[in-house]
Amino acid sequence: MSILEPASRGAGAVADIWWVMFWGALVVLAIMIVLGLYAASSRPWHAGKGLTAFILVGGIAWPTLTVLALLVYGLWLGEALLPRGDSREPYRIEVVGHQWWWEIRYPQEGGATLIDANEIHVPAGRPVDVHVTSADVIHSFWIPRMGPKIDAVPGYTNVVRIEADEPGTYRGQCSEFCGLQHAGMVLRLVAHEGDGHLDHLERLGGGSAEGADAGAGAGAAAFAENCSACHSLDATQPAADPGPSLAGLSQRAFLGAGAIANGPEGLRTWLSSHQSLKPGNLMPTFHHLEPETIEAIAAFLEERGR
Ligand code: HEC
Ligand SMILES: [Cu+2]
Repeated sequence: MSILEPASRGAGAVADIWWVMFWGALVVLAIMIVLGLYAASSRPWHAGKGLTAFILVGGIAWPTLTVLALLVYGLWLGEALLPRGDSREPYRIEVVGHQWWWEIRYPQEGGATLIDANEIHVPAGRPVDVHVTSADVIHSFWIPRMGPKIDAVPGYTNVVRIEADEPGTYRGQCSEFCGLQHAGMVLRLVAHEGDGHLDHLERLGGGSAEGADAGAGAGAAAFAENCSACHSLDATQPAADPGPSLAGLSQRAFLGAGAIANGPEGLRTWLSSHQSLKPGNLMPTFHHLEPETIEAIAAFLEERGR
């Protein structure tokens, strides 16, 4: 997640300003140390013309110029981060911050929206406009190697443009303190070669028709009774209560926004002990359910959450 390893133009600009600040601060520090040593080792100065000039130049003119130069440079770089004069058609996604996970929405042609969680699939080498908002408190969307962070504010939508230079996987993190599990609010961006991201969307949408009709069996019934108020299995439909959509669950690399690696074991561990994995998260415990019921739900999810 290092900003010093930029993988996009925007992150490159952020890294540039970081290095300018770093070397600038180092030079100022060196000057201050030399001055400090000089002051300590020489006879006390007598007030005079030389001293006044020194204070005027070193204490007022020099800092004003330095800060002014940094301001102009910062404004110029900030301007360069805005998607002006880029005639390429951006890919559009929507991200909604929740305590403590990310809802990812892909608007489709024809008005439908596919809903996913904690993992973003986009094309590499193409600008992506991320429309960011929040369902509860203020969060901040940040994938350090992709570019600047942007706040997720309830009732307001901010847009940040990102672009992955190369296909790959990039980690992100909520970067505005949002409560107990703020640090446990991780997200993952997968930049695909060519149209690879469409395969993901197709599976997400395709599995939904099946997921929507809950099917028969003990797992389906137990899911409907205990889980479906908060979790949808249909990527086109949100659940009534805010919980991450479980459509396309098996395609995710981790569960609980980075809490545990996904897989047969991870899923069962999440279901039985998510409050010790991610203390305080907003999913209730299900200790009152029999282990067989949990197992039936897990098996059902593995089959339906494709
Ligand atoms: C009151 C709402 C609520 C209920 C009921 C509920 N959950 Fe959750 N669930 C959540 C929330 C909120 C999260 C996100 C936790 C986090 O990451 O902070 C979550 C996360 C999950 C995840 C991880 C998804 C991911 O991709 O990170 C799974 C799997 C899951 N729940 C399964 C279930 C199952 C199975 C049941 C029924 C036995 C259930 N949940 C009942 C609210 C609920
Ligand atoms: Cu946060």
